[in-house]
Amino acid sequence: MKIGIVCYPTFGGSGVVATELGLELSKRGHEIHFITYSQPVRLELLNKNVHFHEVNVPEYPLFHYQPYELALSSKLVDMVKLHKIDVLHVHYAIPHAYAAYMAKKMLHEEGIEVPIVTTLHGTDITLVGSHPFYKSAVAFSINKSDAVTSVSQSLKEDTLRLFDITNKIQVVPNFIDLEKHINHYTDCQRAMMADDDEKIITHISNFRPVKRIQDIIHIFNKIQKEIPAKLMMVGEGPEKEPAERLCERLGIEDKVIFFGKSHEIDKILCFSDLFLLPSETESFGLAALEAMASGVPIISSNTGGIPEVNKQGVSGFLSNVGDIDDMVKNALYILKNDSILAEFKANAKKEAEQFDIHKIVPYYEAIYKEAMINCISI
Ligand code: GMT
Repeated sequence: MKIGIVCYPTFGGSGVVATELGLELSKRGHEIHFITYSQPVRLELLNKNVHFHEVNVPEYPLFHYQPYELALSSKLVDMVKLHKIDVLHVHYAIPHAYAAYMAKKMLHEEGIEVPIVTTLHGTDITLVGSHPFYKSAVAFSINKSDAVTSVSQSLKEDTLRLFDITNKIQVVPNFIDLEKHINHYTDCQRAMMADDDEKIITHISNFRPVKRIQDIIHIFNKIQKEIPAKLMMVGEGPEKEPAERLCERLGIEDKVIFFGKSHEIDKILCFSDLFLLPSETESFGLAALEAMASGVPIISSNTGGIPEVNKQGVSGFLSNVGDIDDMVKNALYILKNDSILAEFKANAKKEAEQFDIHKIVPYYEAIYKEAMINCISI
């Protein structure tokens, strides 16, 4: 199949999922066309099956906001025609599903039918999409897609609760390429980060308020009072600076390393003992799955789709949002005893296996085929 993939090219989970999906589909013989405003960060290798088409939005002084959706839908029309794309898979409803619908309608006028598969990722539904400013357009584009998938059962339920949905939503969970998380390092260079007796705790995100970054600092502060530990904070976003200031106020700035955006996630996870994800809401928690695949247990909140990934008492523990003391208690239970830690590490790795990319990607292939057969004509 020739598959057009539309996504955000940044470090966010939806872009990572879209990129990894495209790369795996290309290995399975499909021709993949990424159509977005810059080359996706995890897309390193372009080859005969993997292409990247940049959407340009020229600056024009009349526009207060540059019309990205318009440029994207025009580009989709051009690329579908030029490369004979069979199906468009758009990740994150806003504005991708809407732009794809416009492209589909324009192509229809020229006698070309292209099905749209929309994957809902989380904040496009729970935080941004359900805002009254966007709600009607998001519901419309979900209902007009030829197939709709959500990354967890919880997100499907949120979508049905928040919008008037007449379309079927299929749950296709996020996935992981386990081979990329096999520990290839003979030496993770752990010694560069911490002393032998220190446990390493890690958090990776886009540092948005939804991640409850301050909770992470408070949890770590309480842990390091009980056992020697270091905290690795990976990513960029608006909550990073306030977190750095909080570390200073608590006097733990020498125990917390802020990496910023990193291309060495696997290296960081390789020397991590525990991963913290106390988010307010999380449709899936791809970062937690990546940690689990690297054998890192999870201390998380029990919100949204996280319980579908992190299994209570097996791959880690889950607590109510904001229950810092419970998260500290659970973290110490895992970290204080080396044999318990080893058991949770092994369990985390084992649990991650059910999200093996090779098990999940065939679901998308089946969805594309079905969408092509049933392509709604408008
Ligand atoms: O908020 C983020 O973490 C970014 C966002 C995205 O779209 O990039 O993540 C969402 O999609 C990820 C991939 O499906 C999920 O793993 C995250 O749980 C989800 N984030 C939220 O629901 C807050």
